Formats: sequence, structure tokens, C-alpha cells
Amino acid sequence: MIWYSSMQTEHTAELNLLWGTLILEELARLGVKHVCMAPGSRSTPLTLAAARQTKLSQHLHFDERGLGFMALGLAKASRAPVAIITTSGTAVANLYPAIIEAWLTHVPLIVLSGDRPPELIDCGANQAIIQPAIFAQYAKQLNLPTPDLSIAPQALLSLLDEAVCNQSQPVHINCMYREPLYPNEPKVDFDRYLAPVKQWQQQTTPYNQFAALGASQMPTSDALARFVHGKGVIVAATLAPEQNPEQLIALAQKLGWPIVTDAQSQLRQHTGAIGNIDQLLHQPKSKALLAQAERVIVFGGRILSKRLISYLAEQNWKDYWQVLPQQQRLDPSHKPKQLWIATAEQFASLSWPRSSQANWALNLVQFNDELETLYQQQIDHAEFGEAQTIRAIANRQTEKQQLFIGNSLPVRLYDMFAPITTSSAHVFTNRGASGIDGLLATACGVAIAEAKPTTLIIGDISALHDLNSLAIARSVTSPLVIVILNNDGGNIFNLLPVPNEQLRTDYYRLSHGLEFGFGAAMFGLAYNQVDSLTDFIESYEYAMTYSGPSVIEVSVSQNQASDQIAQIASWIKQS
Ligand SMILES: Cc1ncc(C[n+]2csc(CCOP(=O)(O)OP(=O)(O)O)c2C)c(N)n1
Ligand SMILES: [Mg+2]
Repeated sequence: MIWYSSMQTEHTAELNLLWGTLILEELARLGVKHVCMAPGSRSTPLTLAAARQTKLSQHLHFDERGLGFMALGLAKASRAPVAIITTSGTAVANLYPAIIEAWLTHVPLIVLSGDRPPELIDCGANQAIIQPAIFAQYAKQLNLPTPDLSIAPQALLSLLDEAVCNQSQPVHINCMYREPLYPNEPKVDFDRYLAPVKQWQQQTTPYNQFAALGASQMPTSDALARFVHGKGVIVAATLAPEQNPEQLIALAQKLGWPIVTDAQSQLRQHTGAIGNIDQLLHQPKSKALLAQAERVIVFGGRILSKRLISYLAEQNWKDYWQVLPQQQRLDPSHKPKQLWIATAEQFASLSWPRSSQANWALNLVQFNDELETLYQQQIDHAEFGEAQTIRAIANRQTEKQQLFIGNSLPVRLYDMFAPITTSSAHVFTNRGASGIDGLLATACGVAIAEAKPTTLIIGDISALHDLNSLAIARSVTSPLVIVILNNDGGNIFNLLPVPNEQLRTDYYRLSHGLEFGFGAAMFGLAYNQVDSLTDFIESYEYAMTYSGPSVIEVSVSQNQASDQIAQIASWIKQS
């Protein structure tokens, strides 16, 4: 919806600011706690309003691309909507990758973009581009007219409420402003204009509230009894910490079915889970056992392991259930299934009976443990490398810490080889679009939101991609350890069937011979380079006690991780 308004007022700058103030106040009432801002002139009414809005923590960064990812991390870790303010033009476009990721993984980011008024669009005016719908289907769109005394403040507030309330994905609010933008009069009296919202001004709640009563379409006890009859498997896929995935371990024990866990389930390292499922699916005896399963219940989506995806796709299921917090399609195999819209915790707390085939797959526990022993021998006590570093990090996590795992090999290595431990960190990833961009910035956002000690594991190409987000890291005041696995290029391409080594080197791996020491120094960050496990552990444990950012560059050879993955797979296939 676009409202064009040509009415000029005497106090344009002041009215612009008043609207900015109403917008930011209402967003704060709607649950926004953080506002991420980049400088620019056209967004001045929003910037000045945010500057004096005391309910919001402010975060500033010069690069809107990184700013968007920082907001994503803040929203993921704080489990609340986050506002972003940018100026007009390509500034808005730079948010695109973060907005896509947020849309795909259901993170509520609220973009407030300053824009020129309609008469200055598409006529060669400076820094003017067509901003409405710039994010295509990746954001809900709201186009505000230029602030206007003939548009009642109630209309503005209720428009914002409807756009933002209960929204779990990005919203783009385009804000047109006519000049002048910078107020200079001491005070303009808008009392008459604001009279209809006088009561709202004295309250702290949103102008309109939208509350939905929970849908009560849950399976009946008969349906549960039928479902648990026979041999079944529980899959914990991507589950945010707030879903309380821990409850699924209790559910697995109650039913007597195995629970297999993805890197993003928060349960990958849990002693009560079959975390090594990806590698177990290499193994004939595990595959034979799992082939007996008749029923499956998958919590969440976006499974990392290609082998687990194939197992779910190829098995002939009598019943396939999937439990998701929102109505979504999250199964690339398109299996026939019953979907339930609920959190993992809600679904685990139904009155489940025990399965008639309880403990049918107890051997899997033993096979899972055998792999852990193999990893201890063949990774922890073998040559220095990427899997060894990741296991060393994973072994040192507690539930009070946060672990952000970057794309490409880091997240796959964690999925394949994470250790079984009695405690683990909250795990965060960017696996909506699986970009190697913005990972540093997202991890900074995660670290800032909760001020918990946070570790980022990131590849060298990914780190180079987002290098200027080290400027955001400078503002982190809790321990943030950035572990760069430098294998001199994109090692993941070693695993792909590129026709020959020359093509692989020239077009895929992009070896660069770069190191990160001067980069860290430029941003004033503590830095250490290591090439042994002892040095890494010493450096890491020290960095985790330091309240602020540090960089540990792990130097490893180009083929170490890919060779080790192949070697371990061949052992498991024969075991
Ligand atoms: C924005 C974006 N561009 C390109 C890709 C394709 N891609 C996937 S992995 C990768 C290489 C990553 O290299 P690095 O970060 O060093 O990790 P490694 O493979 O060495 O573990 C690339 C280019 C992507 N996922 N996202
Ligand atoms: Mg690399």
C-alpha cells in the first residue's frame, strides 16, 4: 500500500521526527529490544528518534551488509524481533543476504529504510532507487507515506501493530521523508495532533494487540498409541534452544525408540542420543538395524547429513510424522506425512504410551559409542587438524556458552565427529541459505545479545568474505573467540567430483596464501596462530577467560580435513 500525500506542513522536519518517534516507541512496545543502525541522511528522522529511545540498545556499524547479519544474530540469540535502520539506495540492498537468511529460518528482523518522497523517485534524484518490494518475497512489505498531519497517529500505530505483531519473519517498513530532515526549532507543539493517542502515551503496551488462542489440534491418545506400535526412530533436526529439545531425550526413553540427532538440534553431543548417525549410516550393521524401522517422527527440518536425508527418503515408512513450530514445507524428499504444528517441548509432553517394541534398537547405542572411541583414537590422538580442533572446542563447552558454527566444512565436521559429552553449548548456524557470508557478523550479534562466552568456528574463505565485520567484534565485551580454520581455500571442494585437480584449484578452491595476523591487528584484536593441539588448547582456554574478542588462526594443510573424512569413512564402512 502506498499513500501519496502532497500536503506540505510548516514543520516538516519536526513532523518527520515525530513519526520516527512514534514508530520506534511502538516497536519497543512490540518487543523490540535492539536497534542496529548505519549512518545516512535520509533516515535521519529514524536515527534521531532511535538515539533518544531509551528502551532500545543501539548498535552501530558502517556496512549495512554486516549490520543485517549482526541483527540476525541478535534476534536469534535474544529470541526477539530486532530493528534495523538504514538510509536510502544501495544501503537497503546490502541487507538482502541477511534478510533472506532470516526469512528462511523464521527470524523477525524489522527493516526501517529511509526513502525519498514519491516526486523524487525515478527522476535522477541522488541516492534514489525503487525501495518498495526490494526484498521480493523475503519480507512482508509496509510502505509508509511521507509524514502528514492529515493521517492520524492511530492509523500509523495500528498499521505497525498489524505488520509486526506475531510476525516470525522479516518486515520491511519503507519510510519516505520530504526535506528538511534536521529539526532546528526548539519545540513544536503537536498536542492537538496527538490528542487521540493521549491514553496510549501514558501506557506502555502496543496500541492494538493481536493474540491468537493456540490451535488445539493435537493427536488423540488413540493416534499416539497406534503410532508407537512397532519399531520407530525419532529424528531431532534443526531445533532452536527455546524449543527445549532436551525434552526429546525423555520422550525417546519413554517410548524406547532411538533418537538420532543433527548438528543443529542442540542434542548432537548428548549422551542419551545417537549423535553419530551420519557416520553410522556408512556402516553395514547399523544400516541393517535401522532398515527395520517402520515409523519415524522428525522434529524440525533442514537436516545436514546427506546420509540421514537419504535414509529418511528411501525407507518405506508406515507412518511419517513431522513436528514444526510453523506451517512450512521442510522435506526435500516430499514423503507422504502427517505434520503437526507445535514446539518439540509441547509435542514431547503429550501422554505418550511406551512402544510395543521398546528398546528394539539398543545395539545402536553401542555402535554409537564405538564410533566415539574410534574418533578418540583416530582424531584426538592423530595428526593436528580441523576435526581435532572442532572436537577440542566441543569438549570444552557448557550450557552457559554459545557455539556458532560456520558453513562449509566446519558445520559438517561437527555433524560427523562431535564428541559425546555431559554438557554442551547452545549451537547456532546460518543454514537457511547456507551462505558463507556474514558469519562473523552473525556470531557477533549472538555474542552481544546474551553476553555469554561465544565461540565461532569459521573457514578462511568465509572469514575473508566478512572481514570488515571484525569492526563489529570490537564492540563485544564478553568472551568471543573467533577460530579461523585456515586451510588456504575452500576445502569442501576437495570432496566434490570436480573433473581434475587443475580445475579444482583454479575455479573452486581459490588458494590465497593469506594469513589473518595483520587483519586482526588492523582491528586491534588479540590474535594467535597455532599449528598444534597443545597450542590451540592453551590459546583457546585463555581466550575464553578474556572479556572481549580474540582471533585464533588454526593453520592446517590444504587436504588434511578432506583426507581424514575419506579415511574414517572407509574404516567405518569396513567395521
Ligand atoms: C555467499 C556464498 N558464496 C558461495 C558459496 C559456495 N561455497 C560453499 S563452501 C565455499 C568455500 C568455503 O571456504 P572456507 O570458508 O575456507 O571453508 P572450507 O571449505 O575450507 O571448510 C563456497 C565458496 C556459499 N555457500 N555462499
Ligand atoms: Mg577453507
